[in-house]
Amino acid sequence: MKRHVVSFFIPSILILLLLNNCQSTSSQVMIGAVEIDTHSVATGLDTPWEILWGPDNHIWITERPGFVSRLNPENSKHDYLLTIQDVHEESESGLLGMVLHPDFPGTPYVYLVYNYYSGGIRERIVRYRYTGTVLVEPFVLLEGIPGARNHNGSRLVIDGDYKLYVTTGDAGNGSSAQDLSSLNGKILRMNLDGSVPDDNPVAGSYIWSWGHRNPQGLVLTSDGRLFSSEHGPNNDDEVNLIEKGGNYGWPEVHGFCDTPSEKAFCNSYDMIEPLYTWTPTLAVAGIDFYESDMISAWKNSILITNLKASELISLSLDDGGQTVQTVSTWFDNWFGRLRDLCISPDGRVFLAVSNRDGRGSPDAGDDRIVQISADVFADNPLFISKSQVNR
Ligand SMILES: [Ca+2]
Ligand SMILES: [Ca+2]
Repeated sequence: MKRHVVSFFIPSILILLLLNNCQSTSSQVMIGAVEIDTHSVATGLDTPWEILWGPDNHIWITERPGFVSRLNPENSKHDYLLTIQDVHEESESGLLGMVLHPDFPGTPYVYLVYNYYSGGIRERIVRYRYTGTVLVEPFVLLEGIPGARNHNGSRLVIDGDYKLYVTTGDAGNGSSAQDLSSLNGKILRMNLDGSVPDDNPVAGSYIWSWGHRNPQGLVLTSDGRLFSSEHGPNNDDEVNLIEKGGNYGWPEVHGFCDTPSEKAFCNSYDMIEPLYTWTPTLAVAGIDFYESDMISAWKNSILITNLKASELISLSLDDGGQTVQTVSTWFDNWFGRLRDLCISPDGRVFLAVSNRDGRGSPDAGDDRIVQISADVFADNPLFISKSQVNR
């Protein structure tokens, strides 16, 4: 058992953080006079990229080298279901996003997006069938999307109309994001058989929105709002509210329309500004929307993991749900790089730690999935910094 002393100042009387243990790895952290348990529900992973809570009450996990697995967070039983042989893992590319069919397990389909090599790095969206023990019968929905070592997007969500949304990066070619003949720098929308929906904004095209650089976070709220996070260059990481046919500016506009050339572009084109930006960048990755009552400080907030700054961010929204009110930072460098998160129906939050992705400094046991349980924050939020937003 490891003990750390954390020296930052916490402006609350009592802070109780319980990271419930399901494995032998645990550590206790002193915050002022308060001892805190930290635990992991899975350890020894290799760059977990997508973690999602399934209706089977298991956490479904992709790892970038090509592994898909299923974890019971209550006892840490962890079963590997599939290794995709032709995954091309290089720098940021590899097996990335995953989503389950909305009627899972009645309709036992699992959708994956990964990079492969065919005359260059490409990206493919594929459906598998879950047998109860393994994933079989790969069916390609879309392939040949240009990829790159970096900027491959690749979050997936499915909405209530059975439409699949896929983020793509600009694959290092910024101008592709404004090019409506390119699938790069976009959020795509398709039917679950891979066909183009007839109500997409660009007729005959998968494109739903454009002007994206490298969106690696995507979440659909229970009332149908679609939010994305997006990596900026050295400036202007963004969170956006995604609208049908929206142009989000890249590479002409970074963040808000606030320089002379950006204002000229924004006056000429219908351009949607972000909800919030960060300069310098934090490397914002997986996002989720917190609607539970369990951790009151996070209610109605977008939760955002980030890699470079190694924090969890919460953006609390106003009652209309479209304007950021408060931005708070949590767990600054507690665990290292954070790639993704998922939320259980009872409100526990699980964080995917990504210190083995080539840019981190892994400890023994990394990469991991950490559980932030119940009453942890109920009355005494553990935060690092907070700012009110006045825009
Ligand atoms: Ca933008
Ligand atoms: Ca700007």
